[in-house]
Amino acid sequence: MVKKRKWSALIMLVAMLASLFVAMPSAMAATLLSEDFEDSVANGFSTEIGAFSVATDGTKVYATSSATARSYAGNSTWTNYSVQGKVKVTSWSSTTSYTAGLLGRYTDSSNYYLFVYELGELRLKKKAGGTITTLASKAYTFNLNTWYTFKANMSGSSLAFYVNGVQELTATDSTFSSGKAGLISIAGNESHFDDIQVADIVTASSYDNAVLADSPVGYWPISTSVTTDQTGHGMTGTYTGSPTATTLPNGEAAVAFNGVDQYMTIADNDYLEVTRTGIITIEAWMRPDVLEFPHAESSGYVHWMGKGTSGQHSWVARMYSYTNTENRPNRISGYSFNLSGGLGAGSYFQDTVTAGQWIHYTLVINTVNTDATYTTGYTKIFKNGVLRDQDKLSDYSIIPGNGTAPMRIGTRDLNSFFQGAVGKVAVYDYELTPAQLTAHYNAMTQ
Ligand SMILES: [Ca+2]
Ligand SMILES: [Ca+2]
Ligand SMILES: [Ca+2]
Repeated sequence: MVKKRKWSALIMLVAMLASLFVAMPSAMAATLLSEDFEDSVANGFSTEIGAFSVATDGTKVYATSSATARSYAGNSTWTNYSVQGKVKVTSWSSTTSYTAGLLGRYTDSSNYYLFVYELGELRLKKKAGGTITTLASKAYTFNLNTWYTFKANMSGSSLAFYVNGVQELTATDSTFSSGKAGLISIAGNESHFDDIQVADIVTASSYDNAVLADSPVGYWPISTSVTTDQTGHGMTGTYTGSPTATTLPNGEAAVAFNGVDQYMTIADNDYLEVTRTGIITIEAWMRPDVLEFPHAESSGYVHWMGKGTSGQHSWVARMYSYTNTENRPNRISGYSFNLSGGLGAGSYFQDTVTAGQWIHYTLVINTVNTDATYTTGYTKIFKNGVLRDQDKLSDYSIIPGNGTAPMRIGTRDLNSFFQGAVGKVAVYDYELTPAQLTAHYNAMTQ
C-alpha cells in the first residue's frame, strides 16, 4: 500500500510538472492545396477576370497576360487557413493604379480579403459588397523582377499578412468567415505566381503540445483530414481506402480502420529508423474493435503498424487475435528486426482486452544504452505510460538496419490488417522516460 501511495504521489507530481510545460496554443497545418504549375496545369484554379496562363520563369509559373486579372481556387467552406504564394512583377503598366498579391475567403467577385502590394505599400484590405476598405497598410519596398513570398493567415476574425516570413500587417475583421483562396494582379505587366499552398490552421490541443514539447521527429495527430507530420519534417501520410472518423478518450480525432484493406502509408525516411541515432521510440493510441481479427497472418496476429517489407525490415507493432496457435490471447507486442526479417527481438504485454477500449502503446528500441545484460541494446514496451517488458536485442542477434520500406499504420506490409482505431502517432529519436510517457497518458485521460 505504501508503495502504491508513493506511485500516486509521483504521478500527481509528474502531472503538475507537465501542466507547467503546456505551451501556448500553437497552430498545426494540414495541406488543402499545393500547386507549383510544373505539370503546366493550374489545377483547380478558375479565372474570374482577365487572363492567366502557365509560363516559364525558371520553373513553370502562373502568369497574367491582362491588365486586371483575378483567379481563385479551392472551396467556399474553407474557414481558418493560410494561403501562401510567390509573387513577382516584371513591370507595371500604370504608375497610379497597380496591385499584386493574394486573396482570401473569396466568396464572389465583390466579396473577399486582399493581401497585396499596392502603390508603394503593403495593404490588407477587404472588398465587401463591391466596396473596398483598407484594414491595415505600411510602406514597403517591392522590387520588380524579384520573387516575394506572400502569406495570408485567416483564423477567426484575426488576419495577418506575411512577406518573406515576416509578419508585416495584422487586422481584426469578421466580415467574411470562409471562402476560397485567390490571386490578383492589376496593371502587372506581367505578374508571375508560383508555389501556391493553402493549409488548414488546426489549433494544437494540450495533448499535441505535450507531445510536441518532447521534440518528436515525426508526429501525426491523424484524422480523416489531417495526414501531415506536425514536426516540420514533411512526412505526410497517404490513406489507402477511407478509414472512418472516430474519437480518442479526450474527444479529439482519430481514425478507425476496417481490418480489410484500409491503411496509411508514410514514405521511408531516416527519421523512422533506429539507425539514425541508435534509438527510436514509437508511440500511438490504439483501440482494437474486435478480439478476433478477420485478416490475420501466421499464428493469428495482425501487424497494426510497422516499417517492413521483404528484406527491408525495421520494426513492427503487433496484436494477436484472442485465438491463435501460439496461445498468446490478445498479446500486444513490438519487435525490432534485422533487415532480413526472420525472428525479431521484442517485448509484450498480455492483458484482458476489451474491444473498443483505447490503449496507450509505446515501443522503444535502444542500441545505445548497453550494459552487461543488454550487451547490444534492448526493446521495451509501455502500456498507458507504464513499463511492462524489456528484452535483449542479443537474444535474436538483432542489429537494426536502414531499410527502404515505408511506415504504415493499419498494416505493415498488407499481409494482415488491423480492425480498430489509431490516433496521435509519434516517433522520437531518443528514449522517452516513464515520466514523459505518463504525462502524455495523463494529457489524454485527465
Ligand atoms: Ca513552379
Ligand atoms: Ca498543376
Ligand atoms: Ca530507410
